[in-house]
Amino acid sequence: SEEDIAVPVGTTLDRFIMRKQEAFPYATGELSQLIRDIALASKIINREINRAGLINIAGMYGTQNIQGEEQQKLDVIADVRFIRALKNGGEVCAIISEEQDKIIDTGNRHGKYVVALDPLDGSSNIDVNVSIGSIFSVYRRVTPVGTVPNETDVLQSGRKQVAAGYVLYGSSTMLVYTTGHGVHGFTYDASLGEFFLSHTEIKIPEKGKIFSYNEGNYDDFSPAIQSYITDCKTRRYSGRYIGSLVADFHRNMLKGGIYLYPPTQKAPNGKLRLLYECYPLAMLIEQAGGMATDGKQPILDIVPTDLHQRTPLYIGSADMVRTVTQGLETEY
Ligand code: AHM
Ligand code: MG
Repeated sequence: SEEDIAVPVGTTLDRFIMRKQEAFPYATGELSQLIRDIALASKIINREINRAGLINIAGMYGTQNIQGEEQQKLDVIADVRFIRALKNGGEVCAIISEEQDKIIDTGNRHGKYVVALDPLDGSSNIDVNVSIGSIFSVYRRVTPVGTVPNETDVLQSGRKQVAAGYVLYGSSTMLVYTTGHGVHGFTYDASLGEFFLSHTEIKIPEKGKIFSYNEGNYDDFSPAIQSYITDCKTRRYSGRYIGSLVADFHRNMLKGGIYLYPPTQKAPNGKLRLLYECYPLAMLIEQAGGMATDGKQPILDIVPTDLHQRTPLYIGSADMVRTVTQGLETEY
């Protein structure tokens, strides 16, 4: 099985994917190719992000590009790049993106997969040089190969994900993903243009000491959440909130902790999106030994009804998420 194949730290992403595929002699390699397409898109986006700060300096890039078009915002650029990479790759028949209302038909009628995408999350952090991320989730299509894809292809349960991951554009750029056999982390070397395996079999500590939420929303939280937070403070846990989901999630997964986005007055169903923010991170955290719930049920068990639906999110170390959930149960 995939787990039996040990791959050493320092292996390139391409080689890693190849080695893992050897464990499945009957796999056609389409999913592997899809992961490579996503890696390619993320390298391009990484490049755009790294020069974003220069775009506004007169004489360096100008506000118009060579075609005389206005420079687009980074989240739009990321959206275009991802969709282009997935179209060209050929494995994906449809995409749902945070940046677009409707399902995107790639025209690849024979693509077996669909992808849900947040091309660049944490947009409020872009202009201030703080970490941002891309999040993705992959499903097998349900409509027959060769036909026109539709919403049923993307409105699938989180349990049906065949792969999920994110790219973190932080002090280093990292790609972290799972295909349901553990979580693997790769760090990007821009000088070589390669991702290298840096984190094998990531596991989140069962108990953590970090709690992450937007303090400004505290008065909107239910008593159970408020008392959980008070408990964290009594224990002198560290409060850490970047406001960039991928970065907050990544830190908590490596160090142990919990991220909370409860319902608020402004966002009564929570702020975060189920399909391309919560599902993929929930698959990753379960693979890493942690938990993700909406307070009532595991995130992955929520039945999706709308492409852009939102959900409350409690995600991280199993022990912490369990405590929050138990507190909430007494409220229902
Ligand atoms: P976005 O998709 O509009 O970028 O919003 C998602 C972001 C997450 O990255 C982050 O965790 C959260 O919104 C922060 O929200 P808030 O500013 O309300 O704390
Ligand atoms: Mg987002």
